[in-house]
Amino acid sequence: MPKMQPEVFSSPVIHRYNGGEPVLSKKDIPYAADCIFNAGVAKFGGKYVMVFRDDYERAPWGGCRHIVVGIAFSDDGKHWDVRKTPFMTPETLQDPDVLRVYDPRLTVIDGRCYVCFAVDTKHGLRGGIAVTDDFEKIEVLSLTVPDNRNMVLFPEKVGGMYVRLERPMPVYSRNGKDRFDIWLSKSPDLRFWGESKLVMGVEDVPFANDKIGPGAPPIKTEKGWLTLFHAVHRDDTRGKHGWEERWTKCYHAGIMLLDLEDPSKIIGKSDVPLIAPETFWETEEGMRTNVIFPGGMILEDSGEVKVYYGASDTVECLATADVGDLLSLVTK
Ligand code: BMA
Repeated sequence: MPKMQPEVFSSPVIHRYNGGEPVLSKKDIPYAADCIFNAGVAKFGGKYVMVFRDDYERAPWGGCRHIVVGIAFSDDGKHWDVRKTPFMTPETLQDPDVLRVYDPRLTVIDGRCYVCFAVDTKHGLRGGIAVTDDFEKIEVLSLTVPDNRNMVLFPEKVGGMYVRLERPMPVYSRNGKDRFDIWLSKSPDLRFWGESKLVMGVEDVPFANDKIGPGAPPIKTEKGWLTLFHAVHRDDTRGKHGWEERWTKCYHAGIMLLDLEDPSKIIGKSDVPLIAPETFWETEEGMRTNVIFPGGMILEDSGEVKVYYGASDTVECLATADVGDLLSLVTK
């Protein structure tokens, strides 16, 4: 039986932009939108680019009936212009098995922009990788077999191979429960993936008792790959948290450091959350409250790190921290 969690707080190195007010929410979207969240963000072609999840048409059970992925551009990473039409829809995949596309992450590798995304199909959850040069045309390079999602790409090859973190969802072999871990796979061409290795088990994260998964694509520092993940704590005594009938999970952002040459090796991690739900948008109002879902991390020349995260599956927020402070959390 999942245990009650003692109260947890965000790290003092984290500064919420604009007091935790969203950087993007439904009021900014020029088409149907109810919840705007779980965005991927990158710097590309002199702009900040954000691809975000848009759930729309609220249903009686508390969730939304449809999802598309939208796109927005910004000069400062804070104020966003949203394109008039969505960037990805289920039709983008041209596969009648596909039901929904969501939770996109962006990584720029050698001047091309790659999108990782989750795909719900009639036959399970898949993880996709696509590439675009102009955010108009998009070419799908690979899709996993079910069930796998939360994939993120490293921004360069390591040892001559492309690398991704991912989160398969073994249920049958883990007593039918959510006990999901973070894995790493390699590829020569972003299409064929293998040499898979376990990076971190859910049992290695003191503030998770349910599942963990990759967050934002890793950023390179002198000390290692700085990497965010989400960590889920389930407490069945939690009642209704959000619009849905029941929501007993709490999502935090965690942080770890992976070895530069062998990124399957953790060389440091924080045993407490980097971001825990605290503000109004993170705890009070939304589809599923108490959810912090990091999907974008940008290292600026100044040493500032921007962390973009979905809050309560309802809005997109931004927090900043100094890269040295983040490294001090994972290197003791
Ligand atoms: C996960 C995904 C995310 C979502 C999170 C919290 O399983 O569906 O898109 O943010 O749950 O609801």
